[in-house]
Amino acid sequence: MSRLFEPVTAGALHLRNRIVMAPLTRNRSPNAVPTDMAVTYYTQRASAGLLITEATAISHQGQGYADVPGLYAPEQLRAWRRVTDSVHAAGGRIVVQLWHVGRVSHHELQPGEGAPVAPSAIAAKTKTVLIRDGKPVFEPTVTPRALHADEIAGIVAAYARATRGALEEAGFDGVEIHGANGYLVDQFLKTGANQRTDAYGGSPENRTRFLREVAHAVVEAAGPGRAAIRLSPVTPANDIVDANPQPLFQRVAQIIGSLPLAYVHVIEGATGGAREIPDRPFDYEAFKRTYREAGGRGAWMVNNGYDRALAEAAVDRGADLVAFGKPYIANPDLVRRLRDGAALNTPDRTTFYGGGAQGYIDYPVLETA
Ligand code: 8OZ
Repeated sequence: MSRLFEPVTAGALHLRNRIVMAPLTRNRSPNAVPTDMAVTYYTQRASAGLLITEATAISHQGQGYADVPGLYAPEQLRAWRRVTDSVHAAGGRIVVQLWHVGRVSHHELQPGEGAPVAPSAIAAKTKTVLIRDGKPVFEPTVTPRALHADEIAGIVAAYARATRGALEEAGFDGVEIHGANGYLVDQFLKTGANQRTDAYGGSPENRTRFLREVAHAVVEAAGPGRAAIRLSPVTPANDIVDANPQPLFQRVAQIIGSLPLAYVHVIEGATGGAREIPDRPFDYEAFKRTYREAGGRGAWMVNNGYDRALAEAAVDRGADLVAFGKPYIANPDLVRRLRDGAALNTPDRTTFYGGGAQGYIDYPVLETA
């Protein structure tokens, strides 16, 4: 039997296999509150070694899409509690992904319909999802305003507050910082979105400062082995780019290597797309080596376009966990299907974002043998 299906430890988390449900935005939480359908959706997938929730806003300011869930109001935490209780009753483990979108937002989604915030006032050439008459519409994001240096501590505190709410009230097993895909943490890291001239911009040391502050605050709030981070060194998602990602991420590896994380989650290549990007080469092995040399003991989670064969090869080369995204939308029993070599259901793209039960909780599972 492949090691993919064997138990593994990630920090304080004891997982029954190495297969992870990747975070997947589904836009089905009106008023930022997960519904009863979310309880069903995550519980159907509880045989994964670990479920990572869809990206979840740490504050109203951190929201960038219609009908995504939050972690900043009591009714949101209570709704998540029903999800985690149900997943735990099914023997699963679940962490929540902590999200601040930064510039990837729209006036309509912001407190007081203000401008979204970002390291610098540079618009992303990307789109957000608004819901009109129950249907998703893709609208360009708007130009953000640059954060004042004295606003940053408040955002870091919001990450810590969301972490405490997630663990103490919502019942999650841990939290994952969304440091990927061109959202706020990634915007601070990369030259295409960060042109600050203060202590948060310029050198890699300065551009990693926000990540360092967020990661320290979240680890402190979560305790050892219950916080994690997702990174995407070279993804072009949401119009993000860095002039020189390898040295930048070597510094990131040192920072996170000094912290007692549960795992490090790496998107290889273009999120949801090509695993190799010709004009954006990156040495993931060097990144991992630097993390280990810095003392990092977290599990190493890889993601992007994996199937069973690629996943087994990755585990043989030293990956600890493999995250599956689109296959998990359509296959609640993905662990069993991979183990048995069964055919996979095909995900329906028209129901990815927004809508109801269709394409959400109605994908079939294999009959019991
Ligand atoms: C797809 C649609 C909306 C958001 C990400 C949170 O890319 C997302 C996302 C993906 O990380």
